[in-house]
Amino acid sequence: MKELRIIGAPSDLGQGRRGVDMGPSAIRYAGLREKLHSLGCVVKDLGNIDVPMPEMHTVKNEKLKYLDEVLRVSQDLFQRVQSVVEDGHIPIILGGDHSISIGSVAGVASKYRNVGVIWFDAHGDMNTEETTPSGNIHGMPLAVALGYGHQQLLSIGGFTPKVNPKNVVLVGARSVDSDEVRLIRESGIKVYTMAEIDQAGMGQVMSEAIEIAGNGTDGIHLSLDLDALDPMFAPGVGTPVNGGVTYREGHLAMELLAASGRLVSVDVVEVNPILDNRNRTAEMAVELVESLFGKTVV
Ligand code: 5AB
Ligand code: MN
Ligand code: MN
Ligand code: MN
Repeated sequence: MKELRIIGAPSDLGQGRRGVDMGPSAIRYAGLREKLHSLGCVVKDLGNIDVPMPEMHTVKNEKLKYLDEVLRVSQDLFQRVQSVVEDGHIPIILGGDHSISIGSVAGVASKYRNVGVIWFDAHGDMNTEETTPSGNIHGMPLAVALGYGHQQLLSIGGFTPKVNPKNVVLVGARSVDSDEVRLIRESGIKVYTMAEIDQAGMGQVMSEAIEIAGNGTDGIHLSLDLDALDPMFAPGVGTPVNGGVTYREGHLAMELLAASGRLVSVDVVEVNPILDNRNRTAEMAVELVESLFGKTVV
């Protein structure tokens, strides 16, 4: 079995509310390394990357808040993730807000040039500086991975696009901005909304998602935004949306991904301990990662 490497990216530069920078601590506190170790995984924690504090910087562009700082974090994370995948290991990247995936996807795609992506999220994360309603870069990372957005964000890793839309799947969508819809359609990625999960069942949806992201690719990167889960199971997120993925649907999705054997890397993002209820969201995150790395009943 491949070895796992934990990398913390305690950034809250990509969104409006403080607290998500404490995500890596909360997830570690919930026992991530110990629990993966108990499953028989070899896992090393590489610590956190350095992230500037928003209080020490000013917003220069209202449509791309903290762009310079996000670029620095992205560049740093890109290099760390790249070195883990070059060593043949699987990085588990702990956010932080979802802007950190700009760096992590760049790092993974630098080795696995034909990587597929499963983006687990209530949102589209397909905004650009032209469409963003908030200026928050955490609403843009999937667009950046596909080659849409600010030139400097696209240039992280030295190549763009990072991924081919025919191998990209968004799962759990239920809050997409009207201007985002246009780019989603134009890009040609596959989207499974909550309604489709209700209708077809998570088992069917994930079988198709794994086929799209895994067939003929160099592996699958999972970007797990905890707000994909229903707020009942993951209350500690900055942008909760009702009607999300249930506890068992979440686990089934991870179990099917584990069984596929195609996973090469994973982001765990948007856990905000300040908004949480006794670290429940971090614990949910750890449980999901356990399922992702092979935890089964018997
Ligand atoms: B998350 C919104 N679309 O762009 C925007 O949590 C929300 O990484 C983005 O999925 C949510 O500001 C970003 C309104
Ligand atoms: Mn997201
Ligand atoms: Mn989200
Ligand atoms: Mn958020």
